[in-house]
Amino acid sequence: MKRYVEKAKKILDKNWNGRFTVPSVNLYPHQWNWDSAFIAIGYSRYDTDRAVQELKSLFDAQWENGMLPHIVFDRDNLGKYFPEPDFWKTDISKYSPENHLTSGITQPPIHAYAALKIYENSPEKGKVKEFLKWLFPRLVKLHRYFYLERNPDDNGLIYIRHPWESGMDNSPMWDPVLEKIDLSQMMLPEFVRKDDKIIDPEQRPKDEDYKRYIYLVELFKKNRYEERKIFHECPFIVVDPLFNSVLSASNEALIKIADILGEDYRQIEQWYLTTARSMRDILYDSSKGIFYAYDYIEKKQIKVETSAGFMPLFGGVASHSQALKLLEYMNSASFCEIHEESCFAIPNYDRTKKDFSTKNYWRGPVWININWMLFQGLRRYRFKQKAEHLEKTILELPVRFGFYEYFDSRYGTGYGTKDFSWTASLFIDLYYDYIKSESLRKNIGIYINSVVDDMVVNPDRNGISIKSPSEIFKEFNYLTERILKRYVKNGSVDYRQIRLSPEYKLFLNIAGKLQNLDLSYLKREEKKSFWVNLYNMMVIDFVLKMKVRKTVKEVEGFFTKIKYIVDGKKYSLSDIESLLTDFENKEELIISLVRGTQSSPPLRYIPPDGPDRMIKKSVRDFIGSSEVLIYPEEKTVMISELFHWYSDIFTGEKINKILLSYVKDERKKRFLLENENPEFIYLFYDWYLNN
Ligand code: 2M8
Repeated sequence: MKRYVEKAKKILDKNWNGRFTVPSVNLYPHQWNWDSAFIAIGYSRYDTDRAVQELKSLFDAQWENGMLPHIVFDRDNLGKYFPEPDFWKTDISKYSPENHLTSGITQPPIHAYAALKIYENSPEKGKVKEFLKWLFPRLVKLHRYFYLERNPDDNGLIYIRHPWESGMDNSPMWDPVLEKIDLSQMMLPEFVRKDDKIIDPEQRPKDEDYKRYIYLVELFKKNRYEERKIFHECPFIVVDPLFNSVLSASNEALIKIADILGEDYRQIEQWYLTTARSMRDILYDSSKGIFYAYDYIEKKQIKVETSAGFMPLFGGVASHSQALKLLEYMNSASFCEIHEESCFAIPNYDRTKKDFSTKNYWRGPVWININWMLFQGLRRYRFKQKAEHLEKTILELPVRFGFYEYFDSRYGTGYGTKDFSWTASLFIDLYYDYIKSESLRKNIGIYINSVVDDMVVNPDRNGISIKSPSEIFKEFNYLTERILKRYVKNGSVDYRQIRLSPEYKLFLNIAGKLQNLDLSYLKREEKKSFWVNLYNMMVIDFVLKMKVRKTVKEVEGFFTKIKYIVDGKKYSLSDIESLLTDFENKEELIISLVRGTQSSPPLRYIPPDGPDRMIKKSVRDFIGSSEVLIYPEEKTVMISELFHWYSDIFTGEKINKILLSYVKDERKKRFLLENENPEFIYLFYDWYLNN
């Protein structure tokens, strides 16, 4: 990984021109608005000065009315891109800056969010604070521009007036609106595209799209970039869920920045609340479980499903129930299920649609910045499993296929331009994030609580049981299933709610009855489910009884000294682990146990009639998570430390065999087949509580 981080930094060095970083030297040789913010986030991890400079040079070109242009042109590099200043002619606007050449539109305002990240990630807080003092009024001016000039109904829904403003230029979301612009009636100036000479046209927008893009720019020029005039004439006035979510995330960050600087933030809070409320009310569709864009002229939602519709997770805008629906739709065949075959991360458009494309720009491929924002959103809503899956893919794609602009959602092939800046910078960001959590993981072994040997915690309060074994077993299963179904969501355990629940009280009672459960009564399959369920429930019970706060490691002897009496014998968690090794599929059973940690697979109930299906599901989740990383192109397999603890069970060949039966990606399979005993690198186990 470290080698790739070095590679990523070299790409940024190559794209850095002393004042800012271009997205790509050949295709985009100027400064782009939201690219620079993503790039600054990457720099913030290792070079504060560059991060600060990146935003400074962008905001130096801010317009008088507050608008932050989507391109700041590099005078020394003109002639390589279309359209450039000769075409935009922004000097006809009374607001454009005198000393800078810029375009006349904007892009998603992720800058306050990036500025806060610079502050949080930098060790030089004093220096960054000085920079924030400079930036804060400029950020407020930018947000105020949106709320004054682009907010016609005063409900906080900010419109965009050009597809380029969305950042997702030729997204299918814009088709229904753009189709209304009848090209046969237009008198367009002559223009020559440059992008399709550099990149295979199959991967770029069509000429018809470009004609409409140019038509809109002509309209802006005609109106001298006056917002009110444009608003009345422009056929493309849409509310984009991505743009508004990003603005919300930035409003939130701006409040925090104001707080750091001791500035007043009541106005910003108001902005945040109105936008969030209107998005929930006007953009959300509950039957589909997604946020739609909104055609302001037609006054209706644009019913096209793209990744932009999940972005309210990033902005923290979605209500809890909306967020659950978003997750459900996002994690379906439409946008790639977690363990689906031939599917990488979250593609930009619903894959089941007829016009979905794996190759064409914003019409289906996977984009790192989008997935990075969705990862942050999923983490924020504590959708751990999906979040981790995305994180893993974002790290995986550039390593396996190169630092490309976008990636094929089926095969991972890189498309667009190579050595793309935000792919590099966001990779760096995630890597540092991972390292940080890794060092936290390493330092987590401090015991707060110690336990006496053989501490039995399932007393049978009513003395000898009058219940038959079948009754005890049935009741144990019933309560286990209920507790896990009710209080575990997406792998996160709500320990507090369990502690307060009536089910837990009943469970404690039945746990006492286990002392007299005649195990010989259980069939082999039933025993298997019983021991796995019991293990998982004992972990929950121990966490609650021992008042674990952050990690089971706070309790010395958590796995060895605390015990349940079952059928007259004492069992610790490790005793149960050892007895599971008697079962034929012991490897799967050991993997599927939930040790109350972040590195465990999601907690689920294992039914007594056919337990293997659920056990396999847990193993699939584990192997699909960031606990197992296979990079065939690098001949590297990184696996959880868990395999190392049980090295007598998990020999190299065994691991290989298990991985082979669960991994779906063809290249990974081939690699495992050709290398029966590859060298494994062990990943740190995350001991943090799975709460
Ligand atoms: C793409 O857009 C530009 C126009 O702004 C283009 O196609 O020429 C988009 O991917 C946009 O989101 C991005 O900011 C820009 C530079 O990377 O390229």
